[in-house]
Amino acid sequence: MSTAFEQPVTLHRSIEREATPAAAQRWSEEAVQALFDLPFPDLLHRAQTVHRENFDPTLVEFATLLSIKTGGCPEDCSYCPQAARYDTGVEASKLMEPAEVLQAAQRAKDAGATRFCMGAAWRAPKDRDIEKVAELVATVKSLGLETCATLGMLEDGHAQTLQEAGLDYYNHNLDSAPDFYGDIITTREYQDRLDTLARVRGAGVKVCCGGIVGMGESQQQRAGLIAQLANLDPYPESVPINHLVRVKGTPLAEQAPLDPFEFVRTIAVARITMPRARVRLSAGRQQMGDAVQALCFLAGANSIFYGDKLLTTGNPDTQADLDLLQRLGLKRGQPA
Ligand code: SAM
Ligand code: DTB
Ligand code: SF4
Repeated sequence: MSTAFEQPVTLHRSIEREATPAAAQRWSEEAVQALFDLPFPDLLHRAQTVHRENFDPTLVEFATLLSIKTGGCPEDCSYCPQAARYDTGVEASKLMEPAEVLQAAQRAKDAGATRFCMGAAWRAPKDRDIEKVAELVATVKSLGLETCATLGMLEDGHAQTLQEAGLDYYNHNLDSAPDFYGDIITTREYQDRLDTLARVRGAGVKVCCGGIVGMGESQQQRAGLIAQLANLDPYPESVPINHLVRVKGTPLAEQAPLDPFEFVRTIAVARITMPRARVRLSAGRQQMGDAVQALCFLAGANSIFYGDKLLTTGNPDTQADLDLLQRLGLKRGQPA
């Protein structure tokens, strides 16, 4: 069967897949870097071809976020407004009650979301936190929404409890390439993240895993992040590509802006290397402008966070998103 990979696209560097026994498909960092090196039209053509082979390119998934436990986090993630050690003005709150979460989920459903993602500013939840979140998951699931949670590092048994409560996806991002990670976070290791992802997989919960672009990483490090994601076996069902939201008070508040085409390239490379994944154009849309978002859809993004807020920062308002989709002839829907 011919694949998009074998299509006759002029390459300016040879792109080889590494052959590894048993692994479905391995991407060397060099092969991913070669995609980044393509002329923009070639890269977008390639990404759009893969996208069309796998999805209806007019469908965009709407996922809504809710911060169920905000702020006061002990970690030192340099980008994060919820880390207690940075003075960002985010007020810490306790875990929300089921009735409040139910209301928010119902509003999200009424507005057209199909996935509801609950985020908590924990390093790692305790057993009793997991029990409480399991109750929230069951509540949201009862509305017929797809459920997702992002709670930090999980221990043995946690993912199983969440799965039994009806959790469809667990979000845990690799965030950066391994060789940049230490510049961004020192309070836990890259391997900790991989361990949590393995536990999620092991419990039969689908994996939502991506990263952040625009933190001062090199293009090679963006390629390194995508190679890590694409080589997870299997690769994640859902891949959020976040653009750094520069938040006052965090160490990355003054980070120099990234060339927007580099962001689009990252989306395209994610699409090509993870053809069946939902690639989510995630944080940073409010600062991005409509034209760059349109390029991201062309590059293969088929999911967005929908709702006026991400976790603590802003997101385009829902009417602006509906208008944008309409102007582009795109439709809300779950890409099959
Ligand atoms: N505390 C949990 C954890 O870190 O796994 C879950 C919540 S945490 C806020 C989820 C993800 O949000 C992070 O992994 C990061 O990718 C993203 N994020 C946080 N702050 C961000 C920012 N300022 N810009 C872009 N993405 C951000
Ligand atoms: C993800 O990759 N991005 C979302 C979600 N997963 C949890 C979070 C973005 C957070 C942006 C900063 C904030 O609003 O606090
Ligand atoms: Fe805490 Fe998660 Fe923010 Fe890191 S990203 S500081 S773990 S809430």
